[in-house]
Amino acid sequence: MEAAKLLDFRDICDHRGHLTALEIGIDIPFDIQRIYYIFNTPAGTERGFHAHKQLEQVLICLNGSVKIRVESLGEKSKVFHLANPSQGLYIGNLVWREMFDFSDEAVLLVLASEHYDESDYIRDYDEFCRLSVSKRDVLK
Ligand code: T46
Repeated sequence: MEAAKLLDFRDICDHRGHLTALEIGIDIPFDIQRIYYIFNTPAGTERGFHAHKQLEQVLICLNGSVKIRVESLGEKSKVFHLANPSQGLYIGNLVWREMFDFSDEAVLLVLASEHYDESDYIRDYDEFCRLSVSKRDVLK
């Protein structure tokens, strides 16, 4: 699995509207241990600015839109514009993420592979670079 990747979910649409169903192991590549959502974000807010040691997540913008910048070792940083509830952004471990340009009424749903654990966060960018290099060296 790539470090960060857009997932296209099935959008079941008829005259009554849209329905998207997510099945673990089919649409979501991990067992979901936690769900949280970010909303009522004031204009100009930026969030994130960290990576995770182990956590994997899928981010889905259920309403409005948001941009997510992701960066991982050896890859150019990429910006994903989430504006479609039938798409999710998978973010694996050791990926730096920054969230910005939240639109009015943006609701960002996050499906997470682990319970909340502050010790899994890497909030210092230099430490993120160091840990990414050591992981690459171990895998060589
Ligand atoms: C991520 C991005 C996409 C909890 O108590 N439980 C939780 O499950 C979470 C996610 C957060 N918190 C507490 C920890 C902080 O005191 O809520 C506060 C705000 O968390 P944070 O500043 O980490 O929020 P974001 O928006 O910068 O990052 C969040 C997630 O924490 C992070 O894992 O990848 O959304």
